[in-house]
Amino acid sequence: MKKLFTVLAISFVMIRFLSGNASALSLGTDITISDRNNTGTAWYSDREDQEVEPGMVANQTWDLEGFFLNGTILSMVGGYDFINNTEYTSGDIFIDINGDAVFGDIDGSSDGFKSVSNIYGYDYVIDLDFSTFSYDLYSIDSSTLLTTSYYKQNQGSSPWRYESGGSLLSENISFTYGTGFSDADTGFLGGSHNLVTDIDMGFIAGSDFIAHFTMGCGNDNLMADGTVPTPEPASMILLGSGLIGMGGLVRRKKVGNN
Ligand SMILES: [Ca+2]
Ligand SMILES: [Ca+2]
Ligand SMILES: [Ca+2]
Ligand SMILES: [Ca+2]
Repeated sequence: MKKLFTVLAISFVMIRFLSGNASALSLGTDITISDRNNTGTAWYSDREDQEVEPGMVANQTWDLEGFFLNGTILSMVGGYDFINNTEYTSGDIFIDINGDAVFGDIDGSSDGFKSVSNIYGYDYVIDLDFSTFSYDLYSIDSSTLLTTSYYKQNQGSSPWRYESGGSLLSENISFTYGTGFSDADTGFLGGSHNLVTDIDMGFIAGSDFIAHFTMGCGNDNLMADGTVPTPEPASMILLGSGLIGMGGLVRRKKVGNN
């Protein structure tokens, strides 16, 4: 009996330890999808963690790892240092809500940061400012000006940044930045991870969306596909029908026993 208790106690400790590691950060659902640009091997394969775009610098410093959605809150994780990498700085987050986002293996004619109209199908941009940890939200259309990523072979990673035009919907919204997270905290590989979180997607409640982010060089392209939940009415109706169902079950059981 004492032996059994000891075995149970050890099992309990092990389970707590494993789950404690796995859920260190509660970011919700990993909604990362393929960036559709890969050559099938190692760092250039069809995954997002430990992956960059074909031919690019392959290490954790340039690795974008995942988008997460928790209710309406969007988060982004990377080995890439979103605020201290001065060589090629962070871009903005682009959102498509009608399934025509253009991404993948697209070649350009020459290197350079180019000003282009929005040929990528995106409908909104979350214009991030990493000096104030705040963002402005714009709805954008095909006449809005955006800036491409730098390298011609990385045009599948474009666009990089919002430039001008579109309609300002709201401004100076705060987001949260975190750094120094471990593999156990994030579930990703590479040793050290950075986090952008508290981006509120409530402005497209009920919509499916594609999200996109890259850094200036386009070294890594990060894409996601998620659905922003609609809050109150739907969940209230579900809760109500569940209670009604349980009531019916209890009544039927009573009838059967008689
Ligand atoms: Ca990684
Ligand atoms: Ca990556
Ligand atoms: Ca679109
Ligand atoms: Ca990628």
